[in-house]
Amino acid sequence: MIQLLLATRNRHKTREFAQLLGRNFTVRDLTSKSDVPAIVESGSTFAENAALKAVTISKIFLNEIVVADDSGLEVEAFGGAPGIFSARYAGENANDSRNVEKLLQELQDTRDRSARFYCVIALAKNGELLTTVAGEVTGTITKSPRGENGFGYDPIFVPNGFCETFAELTSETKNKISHRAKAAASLVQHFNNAPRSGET
Ligand code: ITT
Repeated sequence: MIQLLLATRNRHKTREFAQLLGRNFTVRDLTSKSDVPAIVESGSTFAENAALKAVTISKIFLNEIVVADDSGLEVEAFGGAPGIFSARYAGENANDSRNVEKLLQELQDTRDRSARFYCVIALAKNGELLTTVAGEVTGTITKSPRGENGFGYDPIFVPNGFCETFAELTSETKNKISHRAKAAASLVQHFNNAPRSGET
């Protein structure tokens, strides 16, 4: 059993990771660790921010294998925005529904509604970055939100090859095709290839 500490306070991510990584892993996150300061995501790419989160948390929780996910939605018509700013697109008091509302308002009736979700997962231990892996899923943005499952921009994202939004699809289906699923598969591959010395 491999124990991972997820450098996140986003419970939706934690739930997806638990499902994606399966029985050989146990995952905990930072939601119960109120004394850990919020990390300022000062990087300019998903990879930089994922590494920043993983390395910072791994310096606090020594000997833990720390995993950080930095992810977001890139809309073609916006030149890739909101991108790394996805979580706070509607401002500092943003929440999922405000972010979705703002994105739909700005996109209006734009014909090119293509977009992708992108995810970088960084792995760190004792302040050292061990690896980063990434995944993406391409799709289109709907004209209005549909569905109750998932989180974030799921109600307005239809993955290519489907008619339903991620929020209408089951978590099992999302977890087969999502950006996070692809990155998590590479992470599992990393552990399968790593020597069993505990250094991961
Ligand atoms: P942590 O930094 O604590 O992990 P966060 O939610 O702030 O939590 P990010 O900075 O990586 O995480 O921002 C990710 C945002 O991108 C997330 O809040 C959603 O708005 C969006 N997002 C990422 N993955 C998504 C998914 O699978 N479905 C829908 N929206 C997603």
